[in-house]
Amino acid sequence: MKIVAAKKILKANDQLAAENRSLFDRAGVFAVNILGSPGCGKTTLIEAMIQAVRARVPTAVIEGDLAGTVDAERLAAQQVPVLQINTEGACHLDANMIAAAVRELPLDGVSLLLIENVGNLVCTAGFNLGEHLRIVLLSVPEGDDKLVKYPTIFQTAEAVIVTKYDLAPHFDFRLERVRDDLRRLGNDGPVFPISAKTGQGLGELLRWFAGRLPDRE
Ligand SMILES: Nc1nc2c(ncn2[C@@H]2O[C@H](COP(=O)(O)OP(=O)(O)OP(=O)(O)O)[C@@H](O)[C@H]2O)c(=O)[nH]1
Ligand SMILES: [Mg+2]
Repeated sequence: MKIVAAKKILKANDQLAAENRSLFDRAGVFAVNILGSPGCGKTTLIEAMIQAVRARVPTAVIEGDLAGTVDAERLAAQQVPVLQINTEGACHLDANMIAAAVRELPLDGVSLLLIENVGNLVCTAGFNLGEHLRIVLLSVPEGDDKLVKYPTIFQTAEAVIVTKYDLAPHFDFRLERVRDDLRRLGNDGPVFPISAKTGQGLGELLRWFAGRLPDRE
């Protein structure tokens, strides 16, 4: 029986991710991989990010979903180029999919590429897409214990964004626990509680994000 080890597949993915990364660098594009569970608020945050940087940073989006174009249509309404990837059952984007998407989504004039990964806290973590920045969202209704249960994704992200913070009064969600667990995972990155409903915390997060962009003034 032939067995293909997962390590081999990941190695091939890393090679393609490195190629994506150099393509992005040559094109002057800063790529962001946005991770989190289904419905945690990824598209909502992307809408806010586009609006925040619109005046000075030409942005494009790659949208990852198993099926459909719901999010791509939402984001196209923001007047930015959007390309939808349908993974047809796969639970994560990989570097090969991004390479194919970029062939269809001209990056001329684009400085920021926001990639919404498939909603998933497990599979997405293992696949480097060639991104410059990886952020993970955790919504309040999911619970504050997720860092302990799904450590890889939180270890590999540069920031944890606690979304739907307006719902905190209805849940026993301890922000301090998230901060403590993140440190325990050896990640010194920031934790941003935000609410797209009330706007709470969005300014601080978007200022941090703007500071990460290479073309900041
Ligand atoms: N109360 C509240 N609801 C929010 C917030 N952000 C997003 N939502 C709601 O959460 C639901 C899911 O938001 P999306 O942005 O579509 O989530 P997503 O992570 O892109 O979902 P998938 O792409 O399906 O994985 C929507 O009904 C949003 O209106 C928030 O800050 N507070
Ligand atoms: Mg979405």
